[in-house]
Amino acid sequence: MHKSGFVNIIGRPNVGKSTLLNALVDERLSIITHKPQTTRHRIHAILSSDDYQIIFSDTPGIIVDPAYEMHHSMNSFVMSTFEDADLMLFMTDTTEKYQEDDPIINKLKAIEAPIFLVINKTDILSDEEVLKQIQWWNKQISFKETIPISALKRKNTEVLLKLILDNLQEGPAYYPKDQITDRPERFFVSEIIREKILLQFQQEIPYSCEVAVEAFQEEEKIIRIRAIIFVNRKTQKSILIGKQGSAIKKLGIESRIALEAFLKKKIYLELFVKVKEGWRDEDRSLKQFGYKEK
Ligand SMILES: Nc1nc2c(ncn2[C@@H]2O[C@H](COP(=O)(O)OP(=O)(O)OP(=O)(O)O)[C@@H](O)[C@H]2O)c(=O)[nH]1
Ligand SMILES: [Mg+2]
Repeated sequence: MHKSGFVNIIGRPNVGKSTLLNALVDERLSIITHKPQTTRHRIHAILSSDDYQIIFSDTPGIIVDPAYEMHHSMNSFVMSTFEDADLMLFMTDTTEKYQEDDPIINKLKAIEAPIFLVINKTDILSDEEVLKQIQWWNKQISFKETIPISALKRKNTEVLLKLILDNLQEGPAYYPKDQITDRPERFFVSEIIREKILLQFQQEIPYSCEVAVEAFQEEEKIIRIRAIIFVNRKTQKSILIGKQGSAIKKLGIESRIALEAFLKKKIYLELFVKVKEGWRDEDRSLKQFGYKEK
C-alpha cells in the first residue's frame, strides 16, 4: 500500500517549525534564525520513499498583532494550511504560554484532520515542566498524539516521523519521487540572502527588507546571481551598505558561501540595495514579492 498526505506545521514565531521541517526531510530548505518571523512564506518539503510520500509545509509563525499588510498575508498562509491538512502538527516550545481563549485554540478545535501536539525545545526544560505543559494542552484540545521533541538535537524526531506515517492514509504520489520542494531555486536564493540579513543586522532592519532575485544564470562552472534588497527607508539603505560598503560586502560574502553550499556550485553574486517606501503595506509590492496573488 502506498501512503501519502499533507502534513502542515503551525505555531507561533520562533518555536522551531523550520528546524523541525529541515530535520524531518534532512535537508536545509527552510531558513532558521534565532529571531521571530524568520519564515514569511509557506514552503513545501517533500519526503518520499518507495511506499510513501509526505508533503510537509512549513509556515510563518502566527502573528498575534499584525502591524502591516504583509503580516496579514503571512497569517493567511497559515490559515490556508487548515484547508488542506491531512494531519496538523501544532508546535509550541517549552517557553511559551498560551491563554485559554487564544483564537488559535478555537481554530484547532474546529478542524477535522488529526492534530499532533509537538512540544519542542525539551533540551532546555525539565521533564516536570514539559509534563505540566502536556497536561495543560490536553485539557484544551483533543490531540491525536503528543510528542515532546528537540528539533535542534533531533531528539524524538524519528518517533514523530513514524507516528506521522502511521496516521497517513492510502494515497498516490503527488510529486515525482525525486522532487524535494515545489519552490524554484530562485526562491531559496532570496531566502538564503534574507537569512544572512536577519543574522547580520539589528532591530527593525531585517524586518524592513525583502530580497528579489533579478537574474539567475547558470553556466557550466558558475551561477551568476543578481539580487536586489528592497528596504523601507533611505537610512536603512545606508546601514545595509555600511561604511565604504563594508556591510554589504560582508553580507555578500556570507550569502555567497551559503549559496555555494546550497546550490553546490561556484557562485558569482551581485547585491544591490533599493528603497521602496512602505512596501509592506503596498499591494503592488506584496504581489511582486509573492505575498499576494497577482
Ligand atoms: N534549544 C533549542 N533551540 C531550538 C530547538 N529547535 C529550534 N531551536 C532554535 O529556535 C530558534 C528558532 O528556530 P526556527 O526553526 O527558525 O523557528 P520557527 O518556528 O521556524 O520561527 P519563525 O519562522 O520565525 O516562525 C533558532 O535559534 C533555533 O536554533 C530545540 O529543539 N532546542
Ligand atoms: Mg520558520
